[in-house]
Amino acid sequence: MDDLFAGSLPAAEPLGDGAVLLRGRAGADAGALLAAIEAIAAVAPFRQFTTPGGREMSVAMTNAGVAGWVSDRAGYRYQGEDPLTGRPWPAMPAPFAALAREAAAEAGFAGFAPDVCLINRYRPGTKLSLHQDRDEADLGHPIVSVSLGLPATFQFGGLARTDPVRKVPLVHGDIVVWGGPARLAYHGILTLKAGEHPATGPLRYNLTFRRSG
Ligand code: MD3
Ligand code: FE
Repeated sequence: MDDLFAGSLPAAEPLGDGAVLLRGRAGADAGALLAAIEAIAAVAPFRQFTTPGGREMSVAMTNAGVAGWVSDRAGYRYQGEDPLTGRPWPAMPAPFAALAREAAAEAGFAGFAPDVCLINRYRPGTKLSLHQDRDEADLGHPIVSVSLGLPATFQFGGLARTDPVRKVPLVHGDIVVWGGPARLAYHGILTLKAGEHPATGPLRYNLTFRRSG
């Protein structure tokens, strides 16, 4: 058996309507995912984008796939070239897409075919403020997120910014699938606490698999 979970998938834990936590689901693939992140970052380095309002984001980002999520004074968007290099983003590794597709199916979203992977890198002290993900052309597709390295506290709210938020710890290997009514939920990551993880040292990575168009 080459898949740790082939005989016994981890329990799918509903976080809310359309949001499903697959605790530890990427654990067996973590080494391969981290090696792929390193290869992607060698071509498309991690960088901190500027928001349309002119603030530098604390989280560093890069992308793989047919397009990448970018931000600057002109706005948020997906674009085919890396603005740092002027070159296409590195291809999304096929095993990345396969893992995201399988996780989506386990969460009830069969047929998900991501074309973009946004990779976020957190150091202690960095955070991602409450936001919605709505730059994708068809919000009918889910988003699959994979957490690696240091733990974080995820905030999961409602469809209005002022709705109450739930706090959910996300740890190394966790996958969460967001679709249906959860797709436009406000969410964020609280300021990362200092720590060392055996796989990543003082870092947390989050990969989000998306269908951009
Ligand atoms: C709920 N990333 O990249 S992952 C993002 O941990 C982002 O880096 C966070 O929010 C991170 O946009 C959170 C969980 C997540 C990702 C996308 C979502 C939750 C979501 C999209 C819609 C609703
Ligand atoms: Fe998000």
